[in-house]
Amino acid sequence: MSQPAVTLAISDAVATVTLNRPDKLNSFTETMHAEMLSIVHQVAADKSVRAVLLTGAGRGFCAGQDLSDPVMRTGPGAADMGDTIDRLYNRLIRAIKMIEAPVVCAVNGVAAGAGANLALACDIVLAARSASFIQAFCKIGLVPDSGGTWFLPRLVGGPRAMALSLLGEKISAEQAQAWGMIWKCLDDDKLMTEAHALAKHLASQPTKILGMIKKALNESWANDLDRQLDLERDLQREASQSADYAEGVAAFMAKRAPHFSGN
Ligand code: T3D
Repeated sequence: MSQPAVTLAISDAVATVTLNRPDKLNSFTETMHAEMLSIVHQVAADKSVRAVLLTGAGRGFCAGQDLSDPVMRTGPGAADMGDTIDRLYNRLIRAIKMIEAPVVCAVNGVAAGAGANLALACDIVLAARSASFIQAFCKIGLVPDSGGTWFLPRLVGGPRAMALSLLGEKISAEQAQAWGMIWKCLDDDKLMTEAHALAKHLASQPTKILGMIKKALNESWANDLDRQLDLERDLQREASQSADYAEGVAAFMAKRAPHFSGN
């Protein structure tokens, strides 16, 4: 029986999603997209899941689109990539952005093309010191997709986003951390232990509120200060009615550790 292209394991309220085509550096086929989207929807709807960890099997994180997949037909009768982008990559990135729980990405190796941008769509990105990021699109005559032209300038600034996209040069995890593209670069042998610990920690926090914090920061890109202040007010009003706010204050006053329920 063939292996699933994406696996899901849930424990301690953490859903670990692993891209699982290691021989092809976890590059995406249409089948893999279907499996991934179904898992992302399942995880997003599962109230017992309070944090998500995304990683790749083997030596790569994800090499983007599988260039041997039929959707990559070139020349006469070439595939309509606008259609595949709509059906596959855009749906995936939107679905990840819709997950209320925090999404940690552990970039275990090379992240190229849509694979790099998939990582950037996550909330907290850790990477192994040996990992790298490549906006590989221009090397094969394509435009960055999966949100790359949106994430990159916001994360690393215009000049770096432009050069990374026009040159398709590989950058190291250390460089990505120094540029603020990711949260942390870790020694290879520490990556998965620390990524699991981080996801488990997040899952024990007031996760409903973490979802609101994500919403506030994500919406800030499109808001002026006035709208953002209003949004903060509305979210704080909601947060102040939550069980976890009551628990947080009670625990502080009693000088004990809080036990958040995510409600
Ligand atoms: O609408 C649409 O569908 C379009 C959407 C496009 C989104 C995109 O992501 S476009 C960008 C696609 N990705 C790339 O262009 C990256 C291609 N890969 C590479 O440049 C290199 O593989 C890497 C720099 C990522 C890693 O290099 P290296 O030397 O560490 O590994 P390798 O030897 O090149 O790859 C190992 C194996 O994985 C190899 O298979 P083999 O020869 O051992 O059987 C290689 O062919 C395979 N592989 C790697 N990337 C892909 C791939 N096979 C298919 N598609 C890939 N993208």
